[in-house]
Amino acid sequence: MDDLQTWKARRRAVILAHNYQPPEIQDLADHQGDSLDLSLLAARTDAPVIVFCGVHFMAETAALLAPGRAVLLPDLRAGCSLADTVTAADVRSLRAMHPRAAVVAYINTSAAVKAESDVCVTSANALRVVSSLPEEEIIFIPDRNLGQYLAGGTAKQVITWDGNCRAHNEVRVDEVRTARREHPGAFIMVHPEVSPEVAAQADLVTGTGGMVRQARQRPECEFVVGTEAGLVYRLRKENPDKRFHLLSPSLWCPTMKYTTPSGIVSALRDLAPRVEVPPEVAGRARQALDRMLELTEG
Ligand code: CIZ
Repeated sequence: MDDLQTWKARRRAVILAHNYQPPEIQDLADHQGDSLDLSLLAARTDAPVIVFCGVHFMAETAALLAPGRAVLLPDLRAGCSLADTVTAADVRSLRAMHPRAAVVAYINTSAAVKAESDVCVTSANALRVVSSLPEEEIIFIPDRNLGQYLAGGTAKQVITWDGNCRAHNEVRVDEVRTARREHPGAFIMVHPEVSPEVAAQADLVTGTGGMVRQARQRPECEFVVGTEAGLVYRLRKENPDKRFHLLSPSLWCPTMKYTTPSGIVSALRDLAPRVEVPPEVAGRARQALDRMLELTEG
């Protein structure tokens, strides 16, 4: 009875796994993807129970986009140190300091922070969303490196916050140089959460969805991957004829690894831990997500 498939069928559940999840979780999930893919899937599915294998803000996002469904996060310790760097009160202070600026929140933020923001973005659509906003001044929270990357791609003034993802921020320039020396001919792609100095040494800066497409479509047979280690497993599995190297051992997110198969079974059995967003926050947070979806449609 503790069998995962039995409980999944009994609950009519769908299992979503972020690209940074451990291999065994990726293998058992119904769908894998980045925050945007998974948020859209959460909105489209009619499954009454969604098991979100990822971190807390992602489950909150699914709960916002799929109201009425039970969104389960198998281990509540799965937080995001980047999302934790900014609070709703911080956003209100930033607005008071820059009243003409639009507040653009990376999807790696709590629902309470999204509720104080004008629009959300993911690493995949940040440039497109920022370019389509009428405001010339942008407050971008919370990842400073992604904010600097955006500032380089737009003529708008981008005010950044001092948050970062520990795993991405710790990648060093000398690791890129070593990778080039050890894997000549490999295509080096890095996530925009790495430092601008590291990004400048790479062949391409893109989110995990972009990396999945590049690995499939590019002619190179060898890639150096500058994002969380979980994605390397997916890339190897989907492209067995190509080689993938993780750029740095620092690219490992401890909280993404809290999900276990037995944790998923318990969550399905107990219908807990369930992630819910209070109604007074949900309406405004949902508006910021809907605006992102409107600006990126088509
Ligand atoms: O947007 C996401 O899912 C994250 C956190 C990274 C990425 O690039 O997919």
